[in-house]
Amino acid sequence: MSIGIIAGFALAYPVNVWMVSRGMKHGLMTVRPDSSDSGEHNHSSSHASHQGSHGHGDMAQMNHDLAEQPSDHTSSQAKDGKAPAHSHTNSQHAGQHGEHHAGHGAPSVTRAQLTAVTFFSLFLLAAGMTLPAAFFNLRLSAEEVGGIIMPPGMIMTQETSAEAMRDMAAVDPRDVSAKYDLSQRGAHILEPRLENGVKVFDLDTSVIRWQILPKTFVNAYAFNGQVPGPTLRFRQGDRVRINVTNRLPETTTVHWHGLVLPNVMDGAAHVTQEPIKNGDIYRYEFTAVQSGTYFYHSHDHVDRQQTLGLYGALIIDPANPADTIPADHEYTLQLQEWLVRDGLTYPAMPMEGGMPNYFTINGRAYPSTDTIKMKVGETLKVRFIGSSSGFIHPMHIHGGPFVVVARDGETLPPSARFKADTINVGPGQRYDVIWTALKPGKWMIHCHILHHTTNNNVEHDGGGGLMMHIEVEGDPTT
Ligand SMILES: [Cu+2]
Repeated sequence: MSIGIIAGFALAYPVNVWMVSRGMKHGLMTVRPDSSDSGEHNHSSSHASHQGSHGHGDMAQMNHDLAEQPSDHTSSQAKDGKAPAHSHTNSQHAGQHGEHHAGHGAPSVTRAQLTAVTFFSLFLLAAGMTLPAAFFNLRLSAEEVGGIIMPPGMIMTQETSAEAMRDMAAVDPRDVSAKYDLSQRGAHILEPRLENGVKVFDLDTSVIRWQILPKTFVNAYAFNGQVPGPTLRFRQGDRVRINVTNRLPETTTVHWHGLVLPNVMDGAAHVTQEPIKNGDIYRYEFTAVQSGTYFYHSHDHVDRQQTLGLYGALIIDPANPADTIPADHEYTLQLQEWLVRDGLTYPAMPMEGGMPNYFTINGRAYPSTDTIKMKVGETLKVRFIGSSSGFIHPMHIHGGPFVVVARDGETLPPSARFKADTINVGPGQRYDVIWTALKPGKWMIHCHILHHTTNNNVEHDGGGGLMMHIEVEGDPTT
């Protein structure tokens, strides 16, 4: 809009100067002559001579001026040496402006000049209307996109719709309802309450300010004020009910990824349910027929909401405890990317302007991630969850291979289990692996896309982002 104003002013100014110089209008800061006493001006003796005979007030005087213009004008044109043939037509036009130039004499302009300037002005007006439409989407209204901030570098074309802009826009800091520092951890085990044999969990969604590093905060969409959302843990065969209250500035739903359940409980917005409006509660209820590592996440504007933190782990223990693959320690590892610029948080996406610059394990970037403590000979079960929505992370553990024992919640039969030291954890995937502490010291778990182990492209204490330690007791030189 400001470009339009500047362009309009730059184009109108020369035309204005020209009109003033030709006497068609008075310029800025000049005094408009009062037509009621124009008789006192000595520019036209004929006006004075007729004043007394008409005397019908201002309007009459103006009409009188208009009527008198031709004679004045003809004489001025003649003095300028212009062809008399032009004088009559010019004077007709001058009559229209008679009041304005009454104190300055007749305009010195030809009809051809006036026509040219008129068409030039109309051309510029048409260009001013059509050129922006050729380069910008003029169908967007302030009501649809007012106040939103787009990520720097996002490609915006005429096809970029208001919906696309809202999807990619920064989280509005005014929507933040609570702020949490590094003392608040994500993925807390949420204890259910029992109601007539049903395990009941309460989840609510809101916008929070969440700390991922000593000096870095993000604005996140969160379940129960934490990123990741609380871990829901129950047993195969349990009847569970999850009450979801939406306190986001937009609609949402929750999808129970990988679970076999009634279709109406699947949480797919506009497909299996109407999305939950701000302030509304939706009750999800189902019986857990499977066991293993699963997760839940938003399924409404999912590329925005899950990407901003709306996900959490679902751990379902086997009905028969003997089916559990044993380990001395267990750690669930949920992955996420962030895009933070100038204090604003945008949903990170694999697209222009959406590439992430921070990466978190359980809502923390290294070196603020957890450390797992073990002894030599002990085993660790790591549940990798691809809670990230746009990026694959080849997760690697130092100090020896692990055994992949389950994929996507399904326990692999012993003959299908395999050893590896790196496993690609794609969006939506889960892998349970068993790692044995063979040697003492600090062993790293990290993503092997090495940009994902930096914080805003910088390494701190040997890395960043998707990195954490396993500390195995003992002498690291052995
Ligand atoms: Cu990665």
